[in-house]
Amino acid sequence: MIHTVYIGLGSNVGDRRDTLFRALAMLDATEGIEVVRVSRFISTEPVGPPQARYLNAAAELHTELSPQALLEALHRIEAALGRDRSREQHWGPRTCDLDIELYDALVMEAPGLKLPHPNLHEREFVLRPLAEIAGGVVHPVLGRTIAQLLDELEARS
Ligand code: PH2
Ligand code: MG
Ligand code: MG
Repeated sequence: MIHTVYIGLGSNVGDRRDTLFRALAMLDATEGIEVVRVSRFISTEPVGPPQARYLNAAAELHTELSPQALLEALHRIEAALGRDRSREQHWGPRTCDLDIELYDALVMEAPGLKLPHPNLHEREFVLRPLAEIAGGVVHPVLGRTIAQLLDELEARS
């Protein structure tokens, strides 16, 4: 069974562009994961404590992996790109952050993995790149498309 998944990518430490390209190449090279579409890379204002600007992007994956197995693959890639989770601050700087935003229309809550991603609809740095490649996809809990969620967020700010 092939699942359609949207991930968010972010980096604000080191060569951000190179990190995102390497993460995408490593994802596509992973058994059971195919990268099918990638948004543009956008430079975004950091959310959280003062830190460098981020480069953010979104990608559509086709995968045979379960949500948990996919999450483990993302964590392995983050670690291979130099991320050390034990040394970092909540909402602080990251070499590479790969988040599962949507996994088909699945709604689930397990320790360490909530789907859809709980902050998805509140983060412009997630919605803007996602809207480029998945504007018509419906959020399975909120019942509105990614394009609508971005419009609503912009209207509030
Ligand atoms: N990620 C964070 C904290 N703050 N800000 C932006 N603009 N983009 C991010 O990806 C981001 C952030 C922690 O993962
Ligand atoms: Mg994140
Ligand atoms: Mg993350």
